[in-house]
Order: sequence, then C-alpha cells, then structure tokens
Amino acid sequence: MITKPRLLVTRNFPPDVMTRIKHSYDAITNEDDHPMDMAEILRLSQDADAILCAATEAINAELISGLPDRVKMIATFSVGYDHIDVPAVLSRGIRLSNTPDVLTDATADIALLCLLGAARMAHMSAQTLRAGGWTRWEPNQFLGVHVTGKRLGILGMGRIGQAVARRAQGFDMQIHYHNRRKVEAPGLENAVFHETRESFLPVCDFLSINCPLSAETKYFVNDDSISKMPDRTVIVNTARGAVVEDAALIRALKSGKVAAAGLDVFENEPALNPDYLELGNLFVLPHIGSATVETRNAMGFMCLDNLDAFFAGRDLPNEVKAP
Ligand code: 8YV
Repeated sequence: MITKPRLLVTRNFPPDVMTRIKHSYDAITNEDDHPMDMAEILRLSQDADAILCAATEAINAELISGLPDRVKMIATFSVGYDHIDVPAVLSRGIRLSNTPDVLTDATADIALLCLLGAARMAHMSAQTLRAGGWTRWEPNQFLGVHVTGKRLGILGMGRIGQAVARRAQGFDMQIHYHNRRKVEAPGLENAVFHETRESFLPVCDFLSINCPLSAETKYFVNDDSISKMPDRTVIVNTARGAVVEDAALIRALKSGKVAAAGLDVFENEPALNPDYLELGNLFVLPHIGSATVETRNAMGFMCLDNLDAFFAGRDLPNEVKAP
C-alpha cells in the first residue's frame, strides 16, 4: 500500500480544493474552520510532512523553531507572505510556495471597485437610500471626485499593479508609479516611473497601493506622505493594511485632505478601527480581493501543484526562495 504524505491543512478551503487534498494526502483538516493558534498548529504538525496554511496564520520564528524535522514544506494559500518569517523557514531547509498570478485579475477588479466606490461616494449614497433617507434628487448631493483623466499613482508595479494600471487606462486615467525599478510592460508604455517618493506623491490624484508589506512599505501612507499628496486625493488599498497608518488616514479623511478612501484591507483586520465607521467617505470591504470561486479554486490547486511537485521530487512551480 502506498502511504500518502501527511498534510496539515489549517483552513477549510473551497470544496473542490478539499476534495483534491483528501484524494492526494492523508490530511489533518479543520472542517469547522476555527482559528488555529500557534499551540494547535504546533501540536498538529508533530506528525505532518507539510503544512498548507493561509495568510491568517502567523508562521513566525517561534512556530518554525517548534516544527518537527519531518515538516519539509509549507504552501501558503496567498500571494503575500508577510505572515511568514521566510528567513526562519529557509534556514531550517523547509521549502515554501505561494500563489502568484492566479489572483491578479480578481484583485485588480476589486481595486477598481474600491477606486470607483470611494470616488463616487458609493457607500454613503447606497446606505442613505437603503435607510429610506433619499427623498429627492438634489444638485449638490453625493458629489464625488471625477475619475476620467486624473493621475493614478500606483505604489508597487508588480503583476497586480500592472493589472490595475491597464484597467485604469480604460477610464482614461494617466498612470504614474513608484517601484523599485522601471517596468517595461506591453500596453503600459505611457506609464510614468517615479524613482523617488518625493516625485511620486505630488502626482497622486488617486493612489492605489499594490505593493507587498515589508519594513520599507509599512506605513508608507502616514501624515507626512499624505501632506505631500494633492488635496482631495483618493486612496485605495487592496494590498496589506499596514501599508497605511490608519490613524493618519482617518485624520485626513476627517479633515477632507483625503477626499475618500477605498479599502479592501486594513490594519488589525478583521477588527476595523471604529473611527472609520464614523466616516461617510470610506468605502470598505472585508478583504475580498481574491474572493471569486474561480480564483480561490485556482489558488488552492496551485498550492497542491506545488506540494505534489515537492513529494514527487520535482521543482516547485512557485517556490519562494528569498524574503
Ligand atoms: C487572501 C491575499 O484572501 O493572496 C493574498 O496575499 O491577501 C488574499 O488573496 C488571503 O491572504 C488568504 O490567505
């Protein structure tokens, strides 16, 4: 009898993904999808060969040091891996994979939804309507920020940033970006590269955050950067909450320096800073960037393609080799 590798699966992933997991692995599952803390992950991993986790689990140095030697691979159901201490994983010789590409389009769609939803006061106007508060059309009611022709500054011009840029060009927005390096990508020949934060911030009529969270990008949006952006800018975040300092953004939304914000992610999620809830100029979503059936299945299958490759002794298609 061939024994299947033993896989700890920390979340109850979509049904088609779970079916494939159970077919190929001797799976330790979390059918009720309860939050697993470090103690539980460590306990359950003691007889696991690999771990399939999500970005909701902090795979930190302490956890990694407690993993048994038999754990040889971690596959994360996410493109971002800021929840994982990558040097600690790699220094133990554990292989790591993530899920790039397959969530690019779904996430870029949500960035545009946030951009338009924020700019056009979608939250406040829909809420007023649903609460029975819309009694007549008024010339000065629910006035938003015009999108067509404006400058969109994209922070992080990777796959998702580029997909946001392409979509925004359809709204005749002028694309500017701040990135480690200039990007040569088809269809984005007119996008303007800004090597420095100083040249980038003043062109951000709109700002879309599409970079990974790192020591460099944490709190990129703070009092100082907001002060250098045009008045009545619109800020969109579909990347990681901590790229924005919530307190600074809340102050700027209150003062009107920032006209509106569209956030799919925020610091300390799922707990939303209660001060945000006082604001009509916030369009907020519960981290649904990748939440389509097609995308979540593709993410799960990508994790499994990587795990299957590892156990078959093949190269991992999406290996994370450095922080
Ligand atoms: C997920 C994400 O919803 O891939 C990422 O980095 O943020 C989202 O697609 C989430 O992280 C699930 O692990």
